[in-house]
Amino acid sequence: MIYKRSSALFAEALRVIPGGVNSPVRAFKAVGGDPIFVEKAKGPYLYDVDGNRLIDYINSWGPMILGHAYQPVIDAIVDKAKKGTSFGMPTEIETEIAELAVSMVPNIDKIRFVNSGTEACMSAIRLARGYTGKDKIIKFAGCYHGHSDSFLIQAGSGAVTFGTPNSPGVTKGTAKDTLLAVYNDIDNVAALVEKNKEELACIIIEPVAGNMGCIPPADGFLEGLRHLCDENNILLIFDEVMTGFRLAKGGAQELYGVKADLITFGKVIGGGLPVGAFAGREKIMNHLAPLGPVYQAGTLSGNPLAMAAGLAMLKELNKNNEVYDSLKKKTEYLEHGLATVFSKNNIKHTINRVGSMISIHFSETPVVDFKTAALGDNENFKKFFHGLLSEGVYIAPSAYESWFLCDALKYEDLDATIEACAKVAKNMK
Ligand code: KE4
Repeated sequence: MIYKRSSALFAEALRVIPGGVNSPVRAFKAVGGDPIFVEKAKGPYLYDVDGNRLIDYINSWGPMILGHAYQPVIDAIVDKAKKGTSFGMPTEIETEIAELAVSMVPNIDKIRFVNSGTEACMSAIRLARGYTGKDKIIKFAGCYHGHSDSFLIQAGSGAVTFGTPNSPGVTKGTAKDTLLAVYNDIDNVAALVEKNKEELACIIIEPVAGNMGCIPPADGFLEGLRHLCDENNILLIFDEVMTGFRLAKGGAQELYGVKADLITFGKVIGGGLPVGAFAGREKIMNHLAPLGPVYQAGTLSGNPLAMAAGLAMLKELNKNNEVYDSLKKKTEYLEHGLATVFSKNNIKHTINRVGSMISIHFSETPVVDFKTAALGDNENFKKFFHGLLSEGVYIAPSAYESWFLCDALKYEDLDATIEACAKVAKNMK
């Protein structure tokens, strides 16, 4: 594979954009080399600026669940754009997508749209603090809820990739209100709650972690969190920015049958345009301005183009009763194929998968939390990443990420990926 034009564009970008990218994880820092610049994408394929075709297992970090440039979404954006792009006034389509989302997701009455997952999570904890009158939050080491200050404490995703889980710029005053718990360790959470229960507004969690690789909740863990919250007047927030509309129509709440008090969304809900959202029961959501005292706002919140893309995406997912089973079967097929290759080559590995989220860890220790996720052999991961890339397969440029399959993938794409893995495995230890 030739990446000359990508490297040239990266050199130009470095002159005017910090690190040459607008989001750190794109910079390939964890795997080395220059990032790939994309020209266009269609279905399961990316086409880079050097003319290489790549089978895409990241899909813009989740949104493109039906594949890139999905025609109904494209048509919706084009049609809406002809009528103007932003008004800063209410539009009917915001109510349409809100009603559809509320009908698809269990246990919510109202939803507020914002422009990113970060904004959704930031707003959700402010609402939890305003509703409960308490200041502290519990998050989990390795979970990532976007880059607002309260969350950059042992965060996952790009933050841990750069080994700076506690970002400079986050004040001690902010950090003191964020307590860190261990994912999948209910006793650890219970002890933290017992010590701080008078001050705890919420527990925020990725119900399936996707920012330290993919980590499923241990049996009973989510139910345990629900019980702790019920017993101590704490709100349970499910950050479903990744899992929402991906693991099921109703996301992780539907998949695991555990109800959260607030749920945050991003990625799929926007169909590839900038949309985040947070939702919950009316008694909590009505605390939001202009109805209630908790302030939250945004010039482009509910932007008509973004709403058109998101509405088209949700409509497609809502009417297609096979898509989640199809995604699950394709991801299981990929998991089995990769595991077979690694075993044949005596490569220590653990594969975690939930639905169409999957991650490969080059360690034989089960990956159940941030500590065990950090045990992976990163040198092997780098060889794996670059080897697959040279074979035309694009996976996450960090071991601390989940892959996200799209339903446009065909089984021959999966077979090509498994064959590519077989070639690459020969150079791994
Ligand atoms: P955004 O602000 O990036 O839209 O969403 C933040 C966020 C919140 N919650 C979860 C569970 C998330 O995974 C994310 C963002 N995910 C990362 C990928 N690990 C986005 C990629 C990036 O930072 O460029």
